[in-house]
Formats: sequence, structure tokens, C-alpha cells
Amino acid sequence: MFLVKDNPPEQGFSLELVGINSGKAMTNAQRWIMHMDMDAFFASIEQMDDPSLKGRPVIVGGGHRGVVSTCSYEARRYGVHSAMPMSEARRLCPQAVYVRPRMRRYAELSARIRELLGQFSPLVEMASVDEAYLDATGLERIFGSVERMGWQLKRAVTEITGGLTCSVGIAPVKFLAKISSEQRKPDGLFLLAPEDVSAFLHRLPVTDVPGVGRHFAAALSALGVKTCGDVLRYSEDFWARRFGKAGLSLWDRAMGVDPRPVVPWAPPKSESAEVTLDEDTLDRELLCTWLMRHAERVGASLRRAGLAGRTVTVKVKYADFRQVTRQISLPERISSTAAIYEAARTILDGMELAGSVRLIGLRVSGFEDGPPVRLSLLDEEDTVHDERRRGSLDTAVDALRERYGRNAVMRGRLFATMGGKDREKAASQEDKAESRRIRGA
Ligand code: DCP
Ligand code: MG
Repeated sequence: MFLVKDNPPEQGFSLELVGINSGKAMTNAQRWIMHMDMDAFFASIEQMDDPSLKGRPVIVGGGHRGVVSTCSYEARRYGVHSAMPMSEARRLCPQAVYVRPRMRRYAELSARIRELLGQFSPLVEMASVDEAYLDATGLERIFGSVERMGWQLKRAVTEITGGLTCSVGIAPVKFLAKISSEQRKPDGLFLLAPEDVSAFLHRLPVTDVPGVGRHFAAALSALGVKTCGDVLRYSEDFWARRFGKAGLSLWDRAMGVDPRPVVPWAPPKSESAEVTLDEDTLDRELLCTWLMRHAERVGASLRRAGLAGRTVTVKVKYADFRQVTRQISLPERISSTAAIYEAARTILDGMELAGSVRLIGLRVSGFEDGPPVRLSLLDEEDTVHDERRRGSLDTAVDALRERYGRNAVMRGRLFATMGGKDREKAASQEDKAESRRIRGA
């Protein structure tokens, strides 16, 4: 448990709490979900790390995507917001301080927060880099009340991060907890008690319900449906017939129903990358180039997550859609781009191509605990020496790419052999992977 000195919990975890989600021991207990979301996360970190930025409009963004990642609340007053083109932000708020994202620093603080949250509840779901759901059912017994738990959590987050604030929402179900955490932003706490849910929903704009996008909202507006209260003017049947699953889900939400449990984060079992080529090919050099590109992507993900794997798999799909996979298990775990590439290359070299290839993929799996070590296809001393060099090369490349964008640094092999079209394709794939990652998917 995380102990706040001046507010000690009355007791430790009791055995009863183990079965929080089993639905048995707790049938009569009020279900509580807590949602915490960091305030202007990237921008607040920049302000914390450079105190001269405090109180000033700070806009984090740029790089290859050319959009605003986020901005400080001071900049939001000028109408700047996430995903806005940087050029528009500059027009709206030319006096702001513009900062490039430092993903590694943000990830480090995110991991620290995740670890802390695990001391508040056994069920924590990191929903993105800066937000999490905690199942708080039954925990009022430990903290005095679920609201006190929320305040303690806020204080602990500030302490552990060195000064960042978050906002907390507490409600009986997930989507209401998320909406609640937005009610008192920044640095706020909002508790939606079960007896207040119905009045809260009655006024709640449907556009605030997660999952209601622009198109759905327009269709709802045409029906005169602006709030969750309006949703209930039509029958459940109507919603099912008219909008299918989305309609039923909206009806549920308008009734305050959201059965989704808090699903704790589990480490990935593997990391992979693959590409379907624009044209089928027999060219081994081109395939190797893609393996290098995959090794870079997979290696960078592994290193970011602090993982390393012993098994490397290459997947090849032929023009006639037949698919083969070949894998090797290494004596030690690897995460460096060079080691992953070497292993993949060894596999490809040993494969006879049965026709032209339409897809080539690479996967690293077999993660276990312990420090990442390397490919020992080389003898021991060389391995250590070589991997140290590889490690520092990877660190340098990761740092440069973080700072100047994914395509700022290309290994010689890629630069020499990859045509402009392929290069663009590789870049756009990485953009997609990057945005998935940022969204926390
Ligand atoms: N982010 C991003 N691109 C987006 C949205 C978000 O890079 N289109 C990043 C930057 C944010 C972080 O994710 O700091 C968290 O996203 P939030 O939506 O929680 O936004 P903030 O934490 O910045 O602000 P808020 O106080 O509104 O939560
Ligand atoms: Mg946030």
C-alpha cells in the first residue's frame, strides 16, 4: 500500500478484497471506479523540468507530424488544442514557448505513475500514457471513503512525479468515471454518487459520451437528441433497430449502464512488424532491407518497454497467399536493432523462396525476467564488446529520432536500398504505429 504519512489507512488489504471482481463476496457493495488523468501531461512536464516555463503558454508538438501534441492551460486560453496544426497554433499564440516532445521522459513518468497506482488498487488499467482506471470497490474500508482515497491518490501522484497534478473522477461505472475526471480539471476531484447519476445523465450532452463521434452526433441531433435524457424518450428497441450496436450502447450509457470491467495492464507477449509490398518480389536484398526496417521498429518498441526476447521469427507470405514462418531461439535475450536484424537475416538466408513474396514480417518473442543480453552467434568477448557498442548506437538513434522525428535517422542499408516510395511507405507505417502508441492502444 502507498502510505500517506499524515493520513494512515485504517487497515491493510483484507482477504475479502481479493475477489473484488468475482461478483460473489461483494454483491452488496457499491461498485466504484476511479479515473485519473494527468493535467496537460506533456506540457506540465516541460514546465516542471524548466521552471522558467511555469505560468507561460507552452505548446508541445512539431516533429514529423507537424501537429500540437498538447499545450499548457495558459495556451488553451488562446484556443490552442491537441491535434491542431502547429502553423495554426503559431497564429493563435505566437508568444508561446514551443517545445519538441521528449517521449522518453514522458514514458518514464508514466511508468512511475503506473507503479504508484498499483499500490492503491489491485486492479489498475492504464488507458493511455497519462490516464488510468482503478477499481475502487471496497477500498473505502481502507481509505475511510472513496473520496479520501481520491485525494490521497492525487497527493501521491504529485509527490511521486515531483510536482505534476492530475484530476480524478469517481463514479459507479467506467464511462461516468472518465466524464467525472473532466468535470473539475485541472487539479480537481469530482465524485458522482449513485443517487446523482440519473440527474447528471439527464443533462449530459450525448457528445460527452465516449464513442459518440461527429457523424453519430449529427444523426442524433437530427432526431432532436442532444442529451442522455433525450435518448430515453425513444425506446431501447428503437435505438437497436435504428443504429444497431452503437444505438444499444448509447441506450445503455443513457441508463447509466457500463458493464466494462477494469482490465489490468499485461505486458505484451511479442513485438512484431510486417509489410505487404507494393509489388511481389524475389529480390532478397529488398526483403533484407525490410527486415532491417522491421528490426528498427521492433527493437525500438522493445527498448522503450524495457523488454528483450529470445525468439526471432520471420514470416513470409507468397503471391499465392501461402504463408511460412521460421524461427530461431537464441541462447540469450536481445533488444538491439543489429542483433534482431542479424537473427532475422540468418533465418531469411536459410530459407528457400518458393515464389515471389507479397508480405514479409518479423517478430520477437520469448520475454523473460532478467536483464537483456545479446545474440551469441559471436564468441563471448566479441558479444559483450559488440553489444555495448550496439546498445549505445541504439540509444543514440532512439534519442535522435525522438527529437527530430522517426525519419531523421536512417541506417545506411535503408538509405542505400530503399526507394522513395518504399521509404514513404515505411514512414507512414511508423506514423500509424506511433499514433496507436500515443493513444495507448
Ligand atoms: N497527446 C498527443 N496527441 C493528441 C492527444 C494527446 O500527443 N492528439 C499526448 C499529449 C498529452 C497526452 O497525450 O499530454 C495526454 O493526453 P490528454 O488528452 O490527457 O491531454 P493532456 O493531459 O495534455 O491535457 P488534459 O489536462 O486535458 O488531460
Ligand atoms: Mg491528460
